[in-house]
Amino acid sequence: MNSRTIGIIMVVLIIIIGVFALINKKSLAGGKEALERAQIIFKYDDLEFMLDFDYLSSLEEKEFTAVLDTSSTDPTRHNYTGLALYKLLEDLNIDTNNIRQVVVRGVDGYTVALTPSEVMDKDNIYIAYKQDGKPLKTKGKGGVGPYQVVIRKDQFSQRWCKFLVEIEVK
Ligand SMILES: Nc1nc2c(c(=O)[nH]1)N[C@H]1C(S)=C(S)[C@@H](COP(=O)(O)O)O[C@H]1N2
Ligand SMILES: [Mo]
Repeated sequence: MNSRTIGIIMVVLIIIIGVFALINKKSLAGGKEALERAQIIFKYDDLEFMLDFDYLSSLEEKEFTAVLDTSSTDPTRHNYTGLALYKLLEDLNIDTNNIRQVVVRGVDGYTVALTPSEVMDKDNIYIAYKQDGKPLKTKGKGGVGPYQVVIRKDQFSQRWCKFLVEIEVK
């Protein structure tokens, strides 16, 4: 391969990376604002609206324990405060018999798809806003909040979505 070919390949790669960075930035722009205002973007059918902390904390608050396992810590049991995801769907009058999945997304683009049966399990999936009695700190302050999806039955915490900013019901 001559240096001209290598040059062309490099330019093409840089353009591709640039385009992906731009797409990524755009899709997260609304997410950053939501995160800063402690809001969650909710999408259902053709509707899109914001859920704020006043609303979320007005729904049935639950305290529960779950075992958190991160890449830097051993598994440890914590107390969490938040609301069950199915309660939110109930309050929004979503007919859960007719959904295919619920997709949750963090401000960093991390995406987790939840099945209807997982969602309807009444003691599994929560939107947590406190850990051990303290509000979850935002990403900017080194935390995982202000909202984190906690899945009690996911023992490795892999699907616990940190910095939750979007819930989409499909
Ligand atoms: N928003 C978001 N949530 C996430 C992740 C992530 O990269 N972004 N990583 C997942 C993985 S793979 C693990 S193991 C747990 C803990 O990740 P940590 O060790 O990076 O804190 O968070 C999960 N939730
Ligand atoms: Mo992980």
